[in-house]
Amino acid sequence: MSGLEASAKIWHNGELIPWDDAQIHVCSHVVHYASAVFEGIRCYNTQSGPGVFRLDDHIKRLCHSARIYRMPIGFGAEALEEACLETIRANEMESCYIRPIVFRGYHSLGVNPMPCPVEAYIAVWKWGKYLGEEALEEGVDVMVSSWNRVAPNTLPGIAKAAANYMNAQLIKMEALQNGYAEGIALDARGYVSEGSGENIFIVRNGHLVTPPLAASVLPGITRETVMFLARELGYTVEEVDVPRESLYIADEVFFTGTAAEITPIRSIDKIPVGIGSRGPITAQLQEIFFAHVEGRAEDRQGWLTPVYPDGRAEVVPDVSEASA
Ligand code: PPE
Repeated sequence: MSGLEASAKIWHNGELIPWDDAQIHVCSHVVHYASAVFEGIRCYNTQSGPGVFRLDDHIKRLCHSARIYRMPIGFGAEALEEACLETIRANEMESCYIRPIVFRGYHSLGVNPMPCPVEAYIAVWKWGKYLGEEALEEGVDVMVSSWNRVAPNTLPGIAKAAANYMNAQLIKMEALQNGYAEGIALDARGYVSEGSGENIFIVRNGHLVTPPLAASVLPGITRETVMFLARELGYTVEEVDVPRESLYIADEVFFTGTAAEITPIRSIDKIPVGIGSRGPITAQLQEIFFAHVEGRAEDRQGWLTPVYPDGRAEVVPDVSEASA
């Protein structure tokens, strides 16, 4: 049985196709050489209907990832944004996870990807709490990974590329095998980088710190959202190198990510973080974050894109005769 809950339709190069038809050949370039870039976006069931959080920023990052890997997508940012909304509507989702993926398809094998066609797909599905049902309130137990994040000038960290997730899988498997929910990877220099699928924040004396982009982190959109909201609340936030040992003396530590949202970390390498449960600043940031993604706070930044901008066309009145 699949662990993935199928939806009805998947978008492929401009067309909606049945979920089960979204198949590729085993000799597609991506299968052999991981030639794919992708995004992870959430659609929330807001008071005014389903809304996608920071859709334009996610699509911009997708386009940047594709550009770094010289993949012409064939669709502009606006068309891809509309395609995400169209896929949500076609699947009648109220809230869901959205996964646009762009890859080198079937033509020839050998490292050179250039002759292979670039395929774009968008799938949507229901995705619950990333690090377990209780994680958001209780916090998670994590370890510092023995695996480092990819070094500069190896795989570009700013691109959200499938290949990066082989490294992420090593971090994740090691953590799970050792009884932890997640691993924190250090960068090639030995400074704190990020989790296998999350950015990380450290709180000490009411001050927030997160590793800089140069520490091999993905430029997380939740990371940026949290920095913005924390500053608005009056906290100072710095992007600076974090030595490993500052994890053990932090008051609070939490992960951020589209899937993980804001997940508190309650212990690292079996050392309790602060009081050993979710800290007050983490709780405060969760509250304001969820108010924004769920549309309960005023959307001053234009972060939510409505899936049905003109309301839902439940009954489309036929006005053609009346106006004739
Ligand atoms: N770092 C990594 C390595 C990462 O994969 C993510 C997102 C982040 C940071 C946070 O970025 P953002 O979502 O823009 O705030 N990971 C995505 C995929 C997770 C997966 O298991 O697949 C996600 O959260 O959607």
